[in-house]
Amino acid sequence: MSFKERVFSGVQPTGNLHLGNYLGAIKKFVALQDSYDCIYCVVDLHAITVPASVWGGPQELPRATREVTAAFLAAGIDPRKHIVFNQSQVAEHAELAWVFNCVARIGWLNRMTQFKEKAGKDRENASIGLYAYPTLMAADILAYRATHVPVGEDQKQHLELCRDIAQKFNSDFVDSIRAHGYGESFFPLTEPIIQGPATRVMSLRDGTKKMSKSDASDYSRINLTDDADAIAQKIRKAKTDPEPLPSEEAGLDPRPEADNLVGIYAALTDTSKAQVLAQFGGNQFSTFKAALVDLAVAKLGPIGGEMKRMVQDPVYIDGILGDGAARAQAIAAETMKAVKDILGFVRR
Ligand code: AQP
Repeated sequence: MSFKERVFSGVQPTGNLHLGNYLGAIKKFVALQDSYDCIYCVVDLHAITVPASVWGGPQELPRATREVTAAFLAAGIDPRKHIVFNQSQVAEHAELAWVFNCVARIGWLNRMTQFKEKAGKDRENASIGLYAYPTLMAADILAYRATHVPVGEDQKQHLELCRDIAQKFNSDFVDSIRAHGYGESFFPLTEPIIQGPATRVMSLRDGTKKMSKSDASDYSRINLTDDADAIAQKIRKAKTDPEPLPSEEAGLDPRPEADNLVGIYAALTDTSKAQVLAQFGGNQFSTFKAALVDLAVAKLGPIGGEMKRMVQDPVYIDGILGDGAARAQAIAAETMKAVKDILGFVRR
C-alpha cells in the first residue's frame, strides 16, 4: 500500500535540553511542518529507562515534560496544525512495543551501541526497559506509520532497527496482511532525516564527545534556557586550538573543536560550513567566537525566554498535551486494531 507522508519524532524529558537537541532535532521539527503532517512527542516512557536518580523521579518529571513541550512551542511548532503530546498518555505505544519485542531478535538488540554506552560496565544492573528502548522507539514511530523521522546522528542505528522490525513484521505476516486488505506491507520502511552541518553537535569542552544532557560539566553544553551571559561565557571558554580558522572545509580535519563551532554557526544561519569558512577563514578564534556569541544569543535567547514564560503556565501546556494525546490516540488506536487483526487476536 502507499503510505501517507507523515513525520514523527520525540525528545526525552530528562532535563538540560541543549543546543544539540535543538540543532539535531527541534529546529528540523519546525522546518518540516510546512511539508508534512507532523507528530512530536515528549517521550516520557523512554525517560524512565534509566534510574530515577538520573531522570529526576516523580517530583521532576512533570516539570521536565512541560519544559520540553515549551521548547517545542517556543521554537515554533504549531500544536493546532500538528500534534504535540506526551507518550505515556497514549497506551498504544507500550502495547505495540510488546508486539515488536516479539518480532525483534535478541541479536539485533545486542548490537545497539546506545545500550552499551548507557549501561556501561554494570550491564547486569541495567533495566530491561533500557535494553528494549529501540523496540519502544519503533512502536512510537510505527503506531503512526510515520514515513520520516528527523533525528540526530546518534539515533541512526535505532532507525535502522525500526526498519528491520517493520520489514520482518510485513514479511512474517504477509498472508494475513493481504487477507485484511492492506496489500503487501502494513508498516512503511521509515526514512531517517539526518542532514545538515549539525547532526552531531559536540561538547564545548571536548570536540570528540557528543554534547549531552548528562555531561557533568555545564560548560560542555549550551542549555536552551541559558541566558545571554551564560551563552557568551560558555562560547568564550569553549576549547579551541591555536591556529586561525582555515578557508576550506578540508582544513577542519582533524580539528574537532573548530569543526564543531563552525558547524554550529552554519546550522544557526542555515548555511554550510564552506560558507562560514568563506567568511571567517584566516580569522583568529577570538573574532569568530565573538560573532558566534552574538548569533547564538540572537537565535537562542528568544526561545529560552519564551520557554521560561510558558512553563509558568502548566495549565496551558497540559491542555496542549491532552488535546494532542487525544488526536494521537485516534491514529494509534486504528493502527493497533489493524495489528490485532493481522496477528489474529480476538477483539471487541
Ligand atoms: N549532540 C547532539 N547533536 C545533535 N543531535 C542530538 N540529539 C541529542 N544530542 C544531540 C538529538 O536530540 C533528539 C532528542 O534526544 P533525546 O531526548 O533522546 O536525548 P538524548 O539523545 O539521550 O540526549 P543526550 O543529550 O545525548 O542525553 P544523554 O546525556 O542522556 O545521552 C534526538 O533526535 C537526538 O538524536
